[in-house]
Amino acid sequence: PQSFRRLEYRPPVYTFDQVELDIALDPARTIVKSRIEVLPGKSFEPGAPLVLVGHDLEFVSLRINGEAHRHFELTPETLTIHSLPNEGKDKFIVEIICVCVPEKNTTLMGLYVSNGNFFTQCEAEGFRKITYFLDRPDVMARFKVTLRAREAECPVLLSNGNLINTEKLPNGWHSATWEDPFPKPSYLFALVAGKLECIEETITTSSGAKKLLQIWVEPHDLKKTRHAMDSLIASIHWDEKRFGLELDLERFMIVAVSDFNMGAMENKGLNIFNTKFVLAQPETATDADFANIESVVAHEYFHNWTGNRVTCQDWFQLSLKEGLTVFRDQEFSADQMGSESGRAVKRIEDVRLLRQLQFPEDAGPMAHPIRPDEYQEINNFYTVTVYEKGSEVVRMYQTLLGRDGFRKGMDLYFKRHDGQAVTCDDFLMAMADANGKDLTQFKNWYSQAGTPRVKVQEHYDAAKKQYQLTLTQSCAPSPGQPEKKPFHIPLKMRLITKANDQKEQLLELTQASQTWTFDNVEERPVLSINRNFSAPVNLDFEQSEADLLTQFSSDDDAFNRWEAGQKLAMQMILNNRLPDAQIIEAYRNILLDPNLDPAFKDLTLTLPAESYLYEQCTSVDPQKIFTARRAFRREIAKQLQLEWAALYQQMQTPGPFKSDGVDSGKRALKNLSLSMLLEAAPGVWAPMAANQYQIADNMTDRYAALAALVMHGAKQAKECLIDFYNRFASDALVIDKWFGLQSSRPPVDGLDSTLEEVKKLREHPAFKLNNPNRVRSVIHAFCANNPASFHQADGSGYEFWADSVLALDPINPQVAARLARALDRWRLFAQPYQDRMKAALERVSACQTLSPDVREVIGKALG
Ligand code: BAL
Ligand code: ZN
Repeated sequence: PQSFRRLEYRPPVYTFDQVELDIALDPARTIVKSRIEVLPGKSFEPGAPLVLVGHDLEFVSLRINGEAHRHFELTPETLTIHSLPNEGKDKFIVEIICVCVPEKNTTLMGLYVSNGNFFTQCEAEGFRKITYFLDRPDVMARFKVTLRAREAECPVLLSNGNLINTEKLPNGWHSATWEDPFPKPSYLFALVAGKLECIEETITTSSGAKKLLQIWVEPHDLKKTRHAMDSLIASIHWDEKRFGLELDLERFMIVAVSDFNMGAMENKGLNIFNTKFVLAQPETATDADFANIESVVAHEYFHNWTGNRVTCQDWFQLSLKEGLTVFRDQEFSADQMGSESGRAVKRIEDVRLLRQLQFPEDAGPMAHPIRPDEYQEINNFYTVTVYEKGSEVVRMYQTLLGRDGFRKGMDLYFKRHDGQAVTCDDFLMAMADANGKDLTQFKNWYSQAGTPRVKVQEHYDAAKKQYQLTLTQSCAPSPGQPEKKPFHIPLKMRLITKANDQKEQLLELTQASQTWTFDNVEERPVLSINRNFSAPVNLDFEQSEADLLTQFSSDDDAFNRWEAGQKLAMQMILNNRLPDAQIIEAYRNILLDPNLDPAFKDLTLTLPAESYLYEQCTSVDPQKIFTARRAFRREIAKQLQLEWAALYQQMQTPGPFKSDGVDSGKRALKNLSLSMLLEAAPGVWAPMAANQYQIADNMTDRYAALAALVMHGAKQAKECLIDFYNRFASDALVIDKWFGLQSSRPPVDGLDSTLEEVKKLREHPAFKLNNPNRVRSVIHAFCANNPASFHQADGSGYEFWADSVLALDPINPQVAARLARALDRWRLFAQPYQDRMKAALERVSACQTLSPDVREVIGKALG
């Protein structure tokens, strides 16, 4: 397979100025005419041919400076144009006509049809499926786009920028012309056409300018757009306040589509979203949905500056925009929580996700630095490493430089690079120069994969009243990187003493090993380190249970307080122990503490995920871990049954539904209580869950009750599942929940029929292999979110996985490749799992027609 390497980057030979597109939309035969002003690029040499890329296109004609041009070669991937006027030294005009077939495009890259409407997805390399182009992010052009379509079928025609003209045309056709004043790379191009309606708002931004905001959806979904609009308005104001960044277009549009590979896409002025991240009302969306919509709307909006105004030189720099924009959306969502404890809750949620998904990636066959050096298929590098670890790296700048220093770095970044396509080094230099700080060593975060491990050794000298802390860092080898250089690791720490006389400090660990000495420490302290998860590392810190319990009951850093509880639980589960009286008492104190946020209590009583537990082992027996974790949970459920029952009553949220941090936290704790009650005594509490299911006025409560019944094998589950389907049969996003819940049901009391159920669900009339959300709700939910049912000793789960990857790949390689990642960590597993996973991987690998996407994932897993 072909590999692309970061160090082989060459600036473009030619570049584009003005681009005009004229697109006549027809599902079976869309005609795309382009008129491109071409100029010499940074690598220009006289006489060089112009090499455009194109994929799955029917070529029709080529003209240069108005004349038919015959000197060209076509391959399945390229159009190479020779004999350019004056050897290409002066501006010349290329005009191309080609045809694409949106209705046959199941990959959902380029131009495609969903529910009869047209949509595009061009990041990373989809534009080449629309027309021949320099489809690379360092070629930034000004676009003027005319869309034509039959008015009855496509009354709405949208593209980037400002609407400058509309016309009625013969034979029932009409057109709309859009002009985007900002130069942009082709990956930010978008068009949408079809039967859609919008809600709109006009707002005034910080400079006093009026802006039109629109959210476009299918007409029956209009009532579900308010939350997305509120989130957009909040994001616009937040970015002005926190970073001084204002919306630069007169009009900003969001469009929802139900067939979409990703969460959403930041096309300039015309964001296209998976419906899952736009549509919400209390009856159909959970609190988690509301929160996700808020953060994805913010994320895409924030890209307008971090991604669009300043974009990436090449795709190896993806984290330049993604890590930074995730950091920005995380900070936004934290601020929206409205309190310090709310911010901490958001931080804990983000770290949980990082450790559940990114730490395994960073220890597996697909491990890569946040700025990869090599890829076969760029679509495979939209990873939790590039996004979530990338965000942690950006957060570390803020930790090292302070909030004001970080802002200065951002200001300099925009001052230097607005309108440019740049690299991660440019970002680092802006941070360094704005603050006069040497960040040379910090670059190792961009070049080295793997989660660093920091060993903590303490020594307290009672006579000298002196405390010594030695930190030693290491990082395991990762693919292509046998040896690692030390990272620059910012570690927030504080010594916890009874006198409460020690301040929080920031330690900068830059060497392999460093020792710090603290004087005037009157008693042996308890160390609280990596507070608020200041660095994305694993701590190798042997703490006594007594110290952990101290931290769990009193650490003033909410993250580390939560972390101590997680560590206690993890150690006990991995040693196959049940919770002892002390930890039960500690849990009880947390649950009863009137000063703690309900959302924090919910997170504290939620056990570490199985995937995180796996990473602590050298040879994983998934069934043993599942059983030990479940037994531990059941014991907490039983020992605290009175508290759960009381909390269930206390956490009710009467009055109209609000999706804010306060009420959603209460619902989370109430529904955890319900689940714990069913865990303790399903027969006793199932009727209460069934009642909640029936009377709920919001999806959070209805779904939580249904999940509690299903997960604990209650007999009421069956009729509630039937009711749920019938109630919401016309709402695809809710039906996704119905599928997903059944696919992620773990074994109950040793009985496991989920794989059989999943196979039946795949035959269900509402199951569609070409809709990514539906596929994810059935197949990914089972293979990636239901470890105990997936990892069967007879390998039947892996057989199902292989069948599914092979079935999906010809339809949608991106979705198939995502699923293919489910066996990444096969080498970590004990027998017989390991051999059975390998056999399934080999079966997929033997398929001769795999897409490059799946080929890369499987090749790396087996390599
Ligand atoms: N740029 C792809 C979607 C996102 O990260 O916003
Ligand atoms: Zn993004």
